[in-house]
Amino acid sequence: MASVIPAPVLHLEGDGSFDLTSTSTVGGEPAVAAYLSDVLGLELGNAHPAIELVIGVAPSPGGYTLDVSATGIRIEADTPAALFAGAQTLRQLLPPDQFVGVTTATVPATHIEDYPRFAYRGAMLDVARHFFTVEQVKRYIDDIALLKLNHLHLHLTDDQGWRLAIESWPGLTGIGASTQVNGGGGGFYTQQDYADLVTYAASRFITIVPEIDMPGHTNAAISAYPELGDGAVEPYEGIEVGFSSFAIRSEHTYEFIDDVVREVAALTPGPYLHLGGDESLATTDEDFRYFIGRATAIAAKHGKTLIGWHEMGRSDALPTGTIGQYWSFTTPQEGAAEHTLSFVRQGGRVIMSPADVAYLDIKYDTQSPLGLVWAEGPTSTRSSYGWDPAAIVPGLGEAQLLGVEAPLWTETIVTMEDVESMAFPRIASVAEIGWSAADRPRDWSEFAERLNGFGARLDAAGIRHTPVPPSDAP
Ligand code: TNX
Repeated sequence: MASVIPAPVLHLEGDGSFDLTSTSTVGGEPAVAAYLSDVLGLELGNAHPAIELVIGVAPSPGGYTLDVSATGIRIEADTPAALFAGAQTLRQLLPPDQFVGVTTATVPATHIEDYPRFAYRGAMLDVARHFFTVEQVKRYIDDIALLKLNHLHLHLTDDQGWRLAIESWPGLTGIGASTQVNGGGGGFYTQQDYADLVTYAASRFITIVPEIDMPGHTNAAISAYPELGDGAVEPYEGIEVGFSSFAIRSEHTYEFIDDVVREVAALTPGPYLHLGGDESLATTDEDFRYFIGRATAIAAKHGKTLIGWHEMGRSDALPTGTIGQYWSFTTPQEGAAEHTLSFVRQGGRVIMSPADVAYLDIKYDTQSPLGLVWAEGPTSTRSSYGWDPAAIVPGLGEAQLLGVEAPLWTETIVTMEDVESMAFPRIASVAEIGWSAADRPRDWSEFAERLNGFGARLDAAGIRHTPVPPSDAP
């Protein structure tokens, strides 16, 4: 059986096969046809195409059917995004050496019916601790698209840097973007760069989720505008968390938030805007709750559904429907379950990112050259596969979950090779947990077999990944 990740809902093998060659054509729905013809190196053509992409019926909303028979390959879905998911499955049905360009490939006859478990399947990239260029982020977009992830959360601001130009507050990307962890030039996206990323992500059916973190994690903003905090501060190049806070009782702070959110919302066609709220250790509880009430009310006015890290649930004045992002462990730490359930009480749902299994910046093993260990680390690929999002917080089941997300914080991550080797293959575990059916048995050695096949395809595409150790081999 071919090794598809995430595992499809139904995958049957038929008799016979279909031969793709370099002269085969791709036709049908134009956006996905253009993508497939590009990545497979095949011509477009609508007269009896070898690969036909059809908008029609789906086995379930957001799903697709894929058939390979002696006469050709056909994917049918209810939306272009679902056809794109089917196109990723097709790529994985080809031999590994044909993953980035078809010369000749025998594809076994197959019938697949497939649809996602959760609507939100995300990755997060921290571009604040270390800056990543537009080209690097585009590459990561291509990488995560392989796994049917459909949201990229960009952590755009933190103590070490503010990475998105805000026209009404230009100093943010002056001194505020001048450095990063351990020094170096820092960097930022112009609004044009950001718009370019949004458009590129949309071509892979990925929604960008911008995060502007507050009231903590704000040293970079305060270095540019000292009145936003408690006076002048230097740019920060360390990796401590929890020392900065906006001035909570100053109206100026809320004028700033209004301006920033207005500009970010205008640049963001997607429905979500993430306002952070994590690790505000330099803000009293009373001030934190006052701040979250005010900041979220201002932000909601700009028409976005807000997302906050689970601590934001300490406030009971959230705009209706605000989404919580859980980042405690698979055994919730003190307060985390209660804060997370608060989002549900206020009409929202939850994205699960349990740090001890879903954080991509935690070391794989004690020998890993990169990464942190604070979240019960190391986290092996095997442990990244061994959890269920609906079995962590009592009271938070399938219906209360919007989805899952794998965050990559970049205190120790500098290059694209670093990004890929930390993400892959653990991000494949999170993608499968987010996509494949909840009642599908999760068996490590069966998954590890499929990872071998996926790893061969990553090799063909030049995407770095960390090998599964022999002790966990299938
Ligand atoms: C915790 S998780 C953070 C980040 C760090 C990360 C490192 C969360 C919401 N905040 O500020 O970068 O740990 O793993």
